[in-house]
Amino acid sequence: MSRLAGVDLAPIFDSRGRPTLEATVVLSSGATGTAGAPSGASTGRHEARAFPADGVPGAIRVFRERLRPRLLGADAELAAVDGTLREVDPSPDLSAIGGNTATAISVATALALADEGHRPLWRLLARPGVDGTAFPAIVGNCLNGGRHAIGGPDIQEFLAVARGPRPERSVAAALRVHELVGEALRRRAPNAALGRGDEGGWVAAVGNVEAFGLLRDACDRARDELGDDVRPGVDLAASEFYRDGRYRYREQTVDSDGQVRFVAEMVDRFGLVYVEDPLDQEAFAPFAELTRAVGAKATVVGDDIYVTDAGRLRRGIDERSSNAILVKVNQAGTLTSTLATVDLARAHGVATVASHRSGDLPEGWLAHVALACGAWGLKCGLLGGERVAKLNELLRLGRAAFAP
Ligand code: 2PG
Ligand code: MG
Repeated sequence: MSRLAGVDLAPIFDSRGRPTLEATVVLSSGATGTAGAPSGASTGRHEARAFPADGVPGAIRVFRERLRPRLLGADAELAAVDGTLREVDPSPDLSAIGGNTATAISVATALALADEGHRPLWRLLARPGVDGTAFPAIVGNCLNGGRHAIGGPDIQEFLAVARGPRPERSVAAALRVHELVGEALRRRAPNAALGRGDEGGWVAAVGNVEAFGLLRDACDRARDELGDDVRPGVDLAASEFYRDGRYRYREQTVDSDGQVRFVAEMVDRFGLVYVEDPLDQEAFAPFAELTRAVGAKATVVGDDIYVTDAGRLRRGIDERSSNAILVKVNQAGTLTSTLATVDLARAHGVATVASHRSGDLPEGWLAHVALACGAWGLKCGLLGGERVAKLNELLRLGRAAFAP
């Protein structure tokens, strides 16, 4: 077995121009891997802290003093490297080394191992039974609000969900919805400025319910034109506007029951097939109520409630809180802990959706994570180099899977 001959951690910038980290791992065989860690804006209370107290400089200091000496010369094995990261920082939120340090090193190690074995990353990470031919739905951001946009709706993400066996068709269908939403916004207010948010979706001064209508109409039209199954979805990121027991929209303030009713009504009225974080991150029982009401029609996804953590997902399984979980590597820290959560989900019939962060990097490894997990969906945005990098990587994987 080869060993870690070199490991480095360096500052880089994400798509918001904020500092983050990139790791490079060199194995004694000469194989190498480089990966950066993305950062969220609507972070969950229980997710790994991206950086230690001092931010990126603090992360690099801790890496040089405490991590690198332990990693150099270690067995080139993902579980061993991830185990070392956890040994050095056993805190549940990885606040000593930082979740982004862990993510960058873990993914760079996996890429180096894939390089060494001359195989694609997804094969190294593939869960039992996954053969790399079942491609995820594309969950693509068309309209931004909340913390990802200034002047948009309170709801964070209005999504096109494109399903089908061929990734190139799903990507094209989701992109067509994005384009049609833009055209509708231009027609609606021809002289108003039209912007784009952190994840490449449009930003306009529209209300939440109006935005659902625009999205539904665009999906209907794209479906008619292309014949692909593309339908509306949403990430409410509801923890962001939940305060003192109430969900506070600009248009209305509702209690927990009112929120369950409102979201269920939106699912029926607009045919939503995907509903992420409809309730606060501690609301396991209300989540279950909503899943009972709409779970047969829609994929109800927990993001901030689970933060890719097996313990929190276990509670969600026991309480039947949702039928799907969002999977973000840097919420969990390492690939090993991420995949443990994915395995728990798969064992209990909970669908997985591999996800980008709002501040991301022009790297494609997330597409491999999605394929390896047999994910129901890949949520990665549609426009901007950091989003397109993941879509294009999925297209490459599609070409490899369906090569004549
Ligand atoms: C989310 C993500 C990605 P952030 O809430 O699902 O869309 O946003 O990275 O800001 O947490
Ligand atoms: Mg979310």
